[in-house]
Amino acid sequence: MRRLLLITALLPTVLYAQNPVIRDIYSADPTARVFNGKVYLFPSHDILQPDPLPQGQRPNWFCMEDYHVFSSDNLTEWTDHGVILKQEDVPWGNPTAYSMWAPDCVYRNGKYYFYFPDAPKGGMGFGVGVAIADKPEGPYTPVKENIKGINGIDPCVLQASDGNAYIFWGAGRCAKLKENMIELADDTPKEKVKWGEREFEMVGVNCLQGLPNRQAEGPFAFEYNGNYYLTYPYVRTNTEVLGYAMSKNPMGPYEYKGLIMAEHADSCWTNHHSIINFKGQWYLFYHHNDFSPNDDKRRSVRIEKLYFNPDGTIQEVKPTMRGVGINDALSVVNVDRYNEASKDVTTGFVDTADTFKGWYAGLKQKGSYIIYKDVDFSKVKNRAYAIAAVRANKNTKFTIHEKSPKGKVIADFTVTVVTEGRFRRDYSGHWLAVTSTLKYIPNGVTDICVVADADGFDIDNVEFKNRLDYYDNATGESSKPDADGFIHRWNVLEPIGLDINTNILFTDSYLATTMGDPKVQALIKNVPAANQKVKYDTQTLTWHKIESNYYNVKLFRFAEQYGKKIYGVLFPVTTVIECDEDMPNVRLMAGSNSASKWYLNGEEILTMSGDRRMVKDDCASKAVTLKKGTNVLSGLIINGPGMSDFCTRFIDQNGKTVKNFKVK
Ligand code: FUB
Repeated sequence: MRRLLLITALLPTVLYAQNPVIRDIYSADPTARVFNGKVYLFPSHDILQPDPLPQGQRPNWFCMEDYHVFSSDNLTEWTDHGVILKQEDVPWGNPTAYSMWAPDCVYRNGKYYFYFPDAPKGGMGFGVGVAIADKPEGPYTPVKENIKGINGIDPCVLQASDGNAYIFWGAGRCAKLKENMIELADDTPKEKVKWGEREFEMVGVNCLQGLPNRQAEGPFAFEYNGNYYLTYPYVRTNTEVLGYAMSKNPMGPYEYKGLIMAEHADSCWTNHHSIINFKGQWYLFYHHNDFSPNDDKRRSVRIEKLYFNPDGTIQEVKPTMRGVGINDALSVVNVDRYNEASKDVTTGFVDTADTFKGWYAGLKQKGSYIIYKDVDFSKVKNRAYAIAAVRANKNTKFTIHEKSPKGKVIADFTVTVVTEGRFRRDYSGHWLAVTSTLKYIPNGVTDICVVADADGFDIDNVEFKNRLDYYDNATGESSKPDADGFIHRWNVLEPIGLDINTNILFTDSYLATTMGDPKVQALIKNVPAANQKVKYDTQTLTWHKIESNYYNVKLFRFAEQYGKKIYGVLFPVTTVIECDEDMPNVRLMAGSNSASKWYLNGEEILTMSGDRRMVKDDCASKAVTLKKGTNVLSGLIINGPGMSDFCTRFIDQNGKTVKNFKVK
């Protein structure tokens, strides 16, 4: 089944751009190949060992029962095409050996040839089999027998410019394949090799002859610019490095040139890799035990860019958490997978019981920073805002700069709420969604730098969002009610944060006390100027003059976009209605989520109590007069959890909507 891998949300637009690239299963020994303009990834598939351990299984060892294939055309979004081969489907293989180690796949003669190691039925060690398909994603049909002569793991096939295909495998051997791709060439050499006291017959050529080769395995051979490269993991001191050698001939002799990647800094003993050129850039695919830090037999595929020197030698690659690919700013940016950080920054699993949920970065003190490269802002529009998932104390401040801690400020955040807020995921520990309107929108692709401006905090991810066109800033001297009479122009005050966890509170007497509070009433006494600031207890709030693009005014979005509290809130609103004549016997028709009270020219005309959904014309006020000249219509809308909004219009005594007035 085709599945698109996603990090957090089930939205197909989510891009990955971080290591590891496969986020829902363990994946190791990655062989990447470019077929039909796409990258196909053929990793081995680590699993947890079955309990009880199958007979003959070594405890705490590699355990693989099948292969998946993945594809991507941008190295950030990966499609899992599902299982292409299972151990019980291999005619010559032991169906319970869990030994489906590092594979490869190549295209030749109109077919895809998938090479894989497996433990032979009733035999010793490993054989190498082939499964054949018409498409890279399969279905693959396994060949009845394994390749005669090959006793070993980690097959890799090099299709050389001399027209031949050569197979390399883990014992440091290589041999020419027949044109049928499933047998070794008839003239494949054989030699007797001594291992301790015992003598073995080995087929092919020892291509590691004279090279550092302690515990060498996982060869990956390729050709570039007239040179053949034999790249392979071996043990330099205690764990594996990736090294390489060059030759003018596919089967050598090869000359050792140096490291592609040094030992993993932590406890992952193996490394295993492949190298491709995709759209003009070279990439190294390798693995690390990211999701399984205490068990290096459960690994995950990573990718880095790789560069050649002019003389054909390869520059050493440093592993990063960021990996490759451009991260669309409008998708989740997992900043915990940063490229660079101040020394004190740490990372941890968001949920240690389920490591696949990913990481967070801990910025420990004022001045701590992380830099995350290659974020594409080209789709971010004016008046966009950022949402960060953080675990922080109240009043923690942090900023997102362009490029470095000294770069231009893109967004700045103050954590105003610690016990409530929008939890990004279902993990515990007071993860909050905090927002900031963007102060500056970078051009195109750039690096972002998150800086702790006061205290430390933990951050999981950041999203940049275009403000959906729920409303605009009001422009022009006045507007009209819409064709259905709904009023769109309002002065809306940023919400007062209240301690409300439930909407069943909103009885008439509760509303009378809360909304009748003189401090609240003072807020709607006069019509405010746009951007006027007011104090409410310790909160400084700003009035915004808006024109709603919908018949209802979406207060939740308003609060979110100004980085304010979204639940447990009271919104004061006012507007001015200019009439050319007296209009007696009209009624205000209102709907609100949740409860609200409405006032005309200072007089309370409607109370809507209880836990309400916003419904058009939910309640009618008493009959009132809209007088000639200026009228002030005000409201107080209160909500606990939920999406706050309201709508208002007037009807006359015949039930017709009233539209002959201006709104200022
Ligand atoms: O994944 C099992 C084995 O570990 C591979 O075949 C080796 O290359 C090493 O990565």
